[in-house]
Amino acid sequence: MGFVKITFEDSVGTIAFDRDAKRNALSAGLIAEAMAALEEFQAKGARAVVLRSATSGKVWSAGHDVGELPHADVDPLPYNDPLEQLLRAVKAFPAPVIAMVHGSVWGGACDLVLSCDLVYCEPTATFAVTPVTLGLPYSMSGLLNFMSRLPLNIVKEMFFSAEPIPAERAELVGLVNRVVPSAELEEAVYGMARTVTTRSGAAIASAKETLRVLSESTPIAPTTFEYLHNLRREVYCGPDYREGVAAFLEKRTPRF
Ligand code: YXS
Repeated sequence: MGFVKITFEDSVGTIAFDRDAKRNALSAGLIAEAMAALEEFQAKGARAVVLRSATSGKVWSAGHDVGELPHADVDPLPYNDPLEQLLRAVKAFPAPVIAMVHGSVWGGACDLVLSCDLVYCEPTATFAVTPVTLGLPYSMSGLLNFMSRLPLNIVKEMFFSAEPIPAERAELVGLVNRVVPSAELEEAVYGMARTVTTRSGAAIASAKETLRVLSESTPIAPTTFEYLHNLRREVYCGPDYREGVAAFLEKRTPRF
C-alpha cells in the first residue's frame, strides 16, 4: 500500500505517484489505488483532477510494470489489464484530468498522459513510447489513442524509434498543451484546474464524453478486428516479445 498520495481541495483532486524506488512503474497495486482515488473524487463531485509524481524527480513514470507483464505467448495488454482499465477510467472521468509532468515518461505512462485531457510539463520532461524495445505489440485502442491526438508520422516516429521526445518538441507537435518553467508548473496546472471549476461542470462533462465517443468511433468489421488481433498475436507469441521481456528482467540489451 502507499503507492500514491491523494489530496482533495476546492473540488480539485490530486493523485501523486509515490513509487520512486521503481520509478513510478504502473503496477497493479499502484493502479488500484489510483482507481480508488478516482472513484472517491467522483463521489465527492471533483471538478478537476491532477495526475502527477509525488517526487517531481527525474522520472514521472516508467510505464507498465514490466515485472507484471506475461513473459510470452499471452496478450500483454488485454482489455482487463490494470493499466488499460486506468486509461479508460481517466478518459471516462466526468471532469478534466490534467497531467502535470516532471521528468521522463515511458511506455504505457505516455498512453496515460495522452489519455488525460490536458498535459502540462516542465522543460526537462521527455515522452517515449517503447513497446518496440520489448518486442511488444501495442494495443489497438492504445494506437488509436495516439492517432487521435498526434499526426500519424509523429505516432510512427514514436512507436518505431522508441526515442524520447523532448518537451519543446512535444509542445510543437501538440503532445503537451504547454511547457512551463519548473518553478511555475504547479501554479499553471492548479490555476487551470481552478478556472475549470468555475465553469459549468455539466457542460464540460458532456463535451468530454462526446469527444471521447467521437474520437474512439472507428467502426471496423469483425474480420478486420480479427485480422488486426492476429497481427498482434503473431508478435506476442513470437520470439521478439519473449526476448524483449527476458532482456529487460535480466537487465541486458535485447537481441532482436
Ligand atoms: O533493479 P531495481 O529493483 O532497483 O529496479 C529498478 C528497475 O528495474 C525499476 N524499473 C521498473 N520496474 C518495472 N517496470 C518498469 N517499467 C520499470 N522501470 C524501472 O526501477 C528501479 C530503478 O530503475 P533504474 O535503475 O533503471 O532507474 P534509472 O533512474 O537509472 O532509469 C530510469 C528509467 C525509467 C530511464 C529506466 O528505469 C528505464 O528505462 N525503465 C524502463 C522504461 C520502459 O521501457 N518502460 C516501458 C515499460 S512497458 C510499457 O509501459 C508498455 C507495456 S509498452 O512496452 O507497450 O510501452
